[in-house]
Amino acid sequence: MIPQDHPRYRSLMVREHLARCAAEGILSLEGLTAHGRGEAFDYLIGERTMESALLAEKTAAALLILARRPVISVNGNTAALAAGSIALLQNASNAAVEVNLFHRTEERVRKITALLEDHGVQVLKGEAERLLPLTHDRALCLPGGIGSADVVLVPLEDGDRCQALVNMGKTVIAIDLNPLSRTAMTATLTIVDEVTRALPRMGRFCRDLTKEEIQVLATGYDNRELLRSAIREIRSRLDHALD
Ligand code: PTJ
Repeated sequence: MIPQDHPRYRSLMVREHLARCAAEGILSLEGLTAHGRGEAFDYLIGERTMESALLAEKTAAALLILARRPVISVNGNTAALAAGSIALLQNASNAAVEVNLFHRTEERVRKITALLEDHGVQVLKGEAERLLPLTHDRALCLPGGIGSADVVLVPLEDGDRCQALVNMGKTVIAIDLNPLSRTAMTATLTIVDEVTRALPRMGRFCRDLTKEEIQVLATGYDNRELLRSAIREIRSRLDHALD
């Protein structure tokens, strides 16, 4: 039992939830270690949305709205942490949702699909094909989903698929708490924020941005500069941590 007055209550509750999801076969065991890495970066960030991330989230919403075939790619961690927020973002952006896993088994795909559907997400289904030039199973995707998407949102990605998608000419939006990860560096647009903070806000921006704002945001961003700003914000927080 985690006492509600524990200073790390939320974090401990999330860990307990993820451990349960791992026991149920939704999260991979490796997903637990990936979460730990994310927590460490979030500690440095201050567990809040930085200014640079807010701008990236607005820009991501603009790119999703302007996309012809937007797809949200969902793995075990994202489904376990944010199934409800994916439903909201899907509603607001009209994006398709596809389950794409690094540690892929058909049983996990089924379980994650069921969890998403329980939260109101419409999940693409079909015969996955090896459409990306990768030797692992993230290469497996749906021709009518990630295969033909122009914009792909990839929360908690591993870097080589991100690079492969960019090489195919797709706009890739990553959500990653580590601004130095290969994914962060290779994505077209990177949101350095925690997935449960980023997704709901993106949904709201999809609803609230004006046509003019969407045009300005979608044409005027520079991912390297956004990453530099994120690193500057983290550094400045650390500089004052013991003041
Ligand atoms: O469900 P599967 O089989 O597809 O596997 C998913 C994982 C996450 C295990 C797989 O994609 C993986 O190994 O990812 P990596 O290479 O560990 O990268 C995950 C990145 O996400 C790391 O840079 C973490 O810092 C970051 N991260 C972890 N938790 C969060 C996060 N970013 C945003 N929000 C989080 N909650």
